[in-house]
Amino acid sequence: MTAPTAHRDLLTWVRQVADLTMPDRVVWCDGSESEYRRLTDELVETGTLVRLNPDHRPASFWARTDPSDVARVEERTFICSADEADAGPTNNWVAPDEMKRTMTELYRGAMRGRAMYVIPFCMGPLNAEDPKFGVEITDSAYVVASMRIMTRMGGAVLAAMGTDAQYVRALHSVGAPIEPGDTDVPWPCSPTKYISHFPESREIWSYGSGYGGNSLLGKKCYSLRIASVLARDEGWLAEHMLIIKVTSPEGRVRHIAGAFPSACGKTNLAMLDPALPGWKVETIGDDIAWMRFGPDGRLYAVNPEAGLFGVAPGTDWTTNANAMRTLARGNAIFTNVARTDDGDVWWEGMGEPPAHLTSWTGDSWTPSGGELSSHPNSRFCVPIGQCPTLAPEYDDPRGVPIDAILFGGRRKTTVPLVAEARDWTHGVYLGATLSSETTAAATGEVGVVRRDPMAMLPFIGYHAGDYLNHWISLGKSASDAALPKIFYVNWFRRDDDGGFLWPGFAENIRVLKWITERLDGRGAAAETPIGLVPPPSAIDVTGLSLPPAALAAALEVDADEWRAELPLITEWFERFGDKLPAALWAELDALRARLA
Ligand code: GTP
Ligand code: SPV
Ligand code: MN
Repeated sequence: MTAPTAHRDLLTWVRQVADLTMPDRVVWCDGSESEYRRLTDELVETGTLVRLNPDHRPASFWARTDPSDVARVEERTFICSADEADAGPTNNWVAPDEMKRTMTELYRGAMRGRAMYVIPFCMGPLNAEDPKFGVEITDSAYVVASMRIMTRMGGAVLAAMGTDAQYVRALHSVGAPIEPGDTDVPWPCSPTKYISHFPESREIWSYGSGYGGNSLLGKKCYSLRIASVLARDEGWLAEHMLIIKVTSPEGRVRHIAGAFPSACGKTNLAMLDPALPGWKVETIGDDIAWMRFGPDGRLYAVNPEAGLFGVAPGTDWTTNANAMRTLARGNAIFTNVARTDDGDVWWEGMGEPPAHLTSWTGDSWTPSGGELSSHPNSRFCVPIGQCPTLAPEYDDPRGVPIDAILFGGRRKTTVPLVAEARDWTHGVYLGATLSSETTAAATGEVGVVRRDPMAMLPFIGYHAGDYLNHWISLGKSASDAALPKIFYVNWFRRDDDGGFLWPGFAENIRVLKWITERLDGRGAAAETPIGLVPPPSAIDVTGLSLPPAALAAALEVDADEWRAELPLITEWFERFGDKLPAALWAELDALRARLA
């Protein structure tokens, strides 16, 4: 195939990678519908995808991964900065030349027997002032199909790149060459995995995994790890945040961004179907926000992605009807969920289970067996354009002005339903000390409380202390009135029996209502040691049957519980040494004094 570009650097790189990895052929992806159809047909042929029943799921597919390749691999993720100190205490580091030597040997011949796909893509609107290009080379057709959903990709991007546009080189191989005489397996991958980032040269090298966050390199690798480095250098923010537009019954519009760790509620809040009459929530992004200061000094957010890669379990008409509507329009790829006998999908949380399913492991499944039908990190991948609540501003390269930033995590105890920061620095402190129970989105133990600054722990592409400094200094360079107000939320606090104190989902609009009242200078709030917390009477519970004691418990700030956090936060801050902003130590000291 002749290359459909005259971009010299790109042509050279593609040739070098092909020489190294030795694929059967090189395919330049144009992003067309017919290409997508051809690739998904091939994937059905090889058994990677199973076509779902079009009566239930038009143009949709079911994929099952190798059982070892189900989540992000944080232990195998590396920030290969030239200087080890720049990776900081929270990232794995290997010297760039050493990593490149190791991975070059892994890549040698790795694509034998496979096609090598070249995917030109753009994160954010193509008509942005400074479009953020990337090119992913991959030997996985599943990755190509998923990238077509998740990014703006193909011929239009390649044309916009011209002959000399800068782009991020993103190389991916599943690391499973097909030897002559061998047949392929449905989910090729390698037990050896590397997800490596080279921040200085803005390159990504991924090897051994086909799972989303490890293989769709425009997402976490580019839009967070590499982009956070660009953002540090250029004075903006690349964040693990949802973006919504909230309109009150009076027609007042507010834009809110929210950072919650993986599998802690961003997609659900982004698609919220408000329980309070007259309120409207529109979706702009569910996972990543790029935020820059506009000419008016306000912070404007863009969603760089074009699709949703959402957690399936727990998604249902009662919890996230807009996700169900988005998926009902078809064009989705479901990975590691269960398949019903009539070719639909099912997962835990979707009402009563059918009498029989094929589970994510491919086994025959019945409800009595006691096993999960779907992997806890099973995912749906679907174009965001199909979301019925997509805001018209989604495609605007200028983004939307952010009025409030939410930080939140999954905490059974201690953290109240909502608290408002006193000011920007206090808000950065709340983000810096954010804690959450680990989830199945990454391999490793689930349910362990860890600090996850701004929900970015696995995604900061440089020293986390420098990252916190960047947040502090952005606040200094902006006027207080223009800065978003910062809030801390926790939908996941439990009662003594282990039940959620707060109903969550559609009811979260009641918390957003209080937040917008605070933005308007209204809404009651009590000073507490940890910030401004609404008295129960300030949360609108009209039409909600929630025992008053439960709301009070959800909002409670228990000084003993918070005193128990102090040594944990101190220990966390000590990891940053000299790099921890003095302003954050001062916030911790002030909290300690208020709790004494
Ligand atoms: P990533 O895509 O991994 O970054 O995750 P996310 O932050 O988008 O998480 P998502 O919205 O997919 O939610 C993850 C899980 O939390 C799902 O099982 C949801 O059903 C559940 N969840 C989301 N919001 C709420 C809530 O308000 N209350 C409760 N109890 N559970 C929730
Ligand atoms: C996350 O883990 O935060 C995700 C899914 O959004 S992944 O694309 O795998 O990173
Ligand atoms: Mn995420």
